[in-house]
Amino acid sequence: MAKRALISVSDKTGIVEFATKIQALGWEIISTGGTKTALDAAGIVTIAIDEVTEFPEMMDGRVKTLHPKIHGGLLARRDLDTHVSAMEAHDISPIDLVVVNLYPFKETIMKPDVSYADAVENIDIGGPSMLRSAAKNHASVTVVVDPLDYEVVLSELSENAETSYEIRQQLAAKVFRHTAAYDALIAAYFTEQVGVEKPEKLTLTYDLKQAMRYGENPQQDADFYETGLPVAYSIAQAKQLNGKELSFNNIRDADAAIRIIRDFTAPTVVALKHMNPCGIGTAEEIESAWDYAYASDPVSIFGGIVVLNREVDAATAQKMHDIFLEIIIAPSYTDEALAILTTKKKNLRILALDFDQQKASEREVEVTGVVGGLLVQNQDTTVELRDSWEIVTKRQPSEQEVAAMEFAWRSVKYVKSNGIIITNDHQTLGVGPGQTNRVASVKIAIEQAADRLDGAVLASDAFFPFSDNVEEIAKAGIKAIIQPGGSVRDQDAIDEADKHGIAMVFTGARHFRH
Ligand code: 93A
Repeated sequence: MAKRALISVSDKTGIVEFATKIQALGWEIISTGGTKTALDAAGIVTIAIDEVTEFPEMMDGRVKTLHPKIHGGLLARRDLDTHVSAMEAHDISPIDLVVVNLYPFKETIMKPDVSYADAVENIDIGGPSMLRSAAKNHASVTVVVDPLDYEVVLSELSENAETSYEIRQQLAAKVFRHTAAYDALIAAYFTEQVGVEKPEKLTLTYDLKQAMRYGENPQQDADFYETGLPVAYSIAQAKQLNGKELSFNNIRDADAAIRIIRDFTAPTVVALKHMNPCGIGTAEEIESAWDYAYASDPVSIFGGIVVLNREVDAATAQKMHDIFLEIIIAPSYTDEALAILTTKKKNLRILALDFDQQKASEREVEVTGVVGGLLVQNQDTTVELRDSWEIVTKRQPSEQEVAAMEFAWRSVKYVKSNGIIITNDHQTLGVGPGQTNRVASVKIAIEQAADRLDGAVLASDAFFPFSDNVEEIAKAGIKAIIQPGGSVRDQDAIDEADKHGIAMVFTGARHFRH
């Protein structure tokens, strides 16, 4: 008796070619409504599913393959007499090859105006059931969920008339990955719709975006996976216009850089090194913003990542071209700018990413790995503005100092803790990142800002536990400080500031970044 295949696919890519070839190899083909129409149109002989089930497809296709004649044919063990006699008793024929791909749930929920009813209707039930039945019985059944696998199956069938156990096992594993991810996406969508705050199971799904040559170091293996859920904007969506493939460290740095820039609406340039900003500049137009960001720290920017939130023009491109950069990210580039940037720089990674998309929603999660687990939180998207500040010192800050503190407060959020930043109202002057004690961070920032401290202000990502920080700041001649407050020794810091005529603001919110 001819062997039977069941074909039921939403994505019909390559299916006619595949079916033509297995038919030529002597297979009988059973198929469902739309698939059958497509195959019939190509002149392939098919058996309608309802001929096998002796039940019509019904309820708008919700019930078409959910039947013992199908699942018995998929699940029956060919090596067990009891299973074989059950097939005979119930007139069930074995199905040895299943080609199924699922209703496009992901594509449906990605549509901006998708309705809940439409999403629900695109949950495939019969498809995953067949895939899972066939995958469970991979000892005898070949199951194909991915059109990319048609070729390997065809070549095995044409060479040996059957597939090898190894390939059936590989294909079954792929099926379970697919159905698990499919269900995880449905779960994530529903969880979001229902608004469950602390789900007892985390059902994230990620698709392989880039297989990498190595991880943080060459001895580490790594890959880049992209979330299956819609996000406002992410580094995974950036379009690469020039240069080598992004590395593991590139992707982390680029991600850090684009998080910083979304807090700035005026033309802004952020330069970043090893996850810390080394220069942020804001101006009325992008070329001056570049000048400020560059002048913040012309040494650290070497080999850095630069992100701009306006189209790159020729003049700005020329300035960037003059130094060695690793990555440039901007919403767009003029043709002239792109020509300048790519001249003799085939390795420079140039990315286009549209920052005009809506801001990151607070729901968007940030996942941190620990050995054996994941920590999940939403992103730190708040920026406390002047209206919510408390001035805690005798001296009030000047309007110019307030403007500088707003700039500093936006910027310090992204400095690794203990994080200190010194700025004026349009440019960072000194960055003190990641020290294990805050005074060390203060000293680093002051040393870097050096002779540019006139009118500068200092921001601290978390409160000062002792007055020693204020002492150092006073020695440098800085006259305004912005920090969260909240230490049991706040009064010591306030007294020290008053002693030196420093204005100090408490924001009430800390911004650790570890
Ligand atoms: O609506 S279902 O959940 N109920 C079923 O019984 C069923 N059987 C196959 N979806 C079902 N399918 C799916 O239909 C397949 O997974 C495939 O994606 C699609 C193919 O339908 P058609 O051949 O009519 O285009």
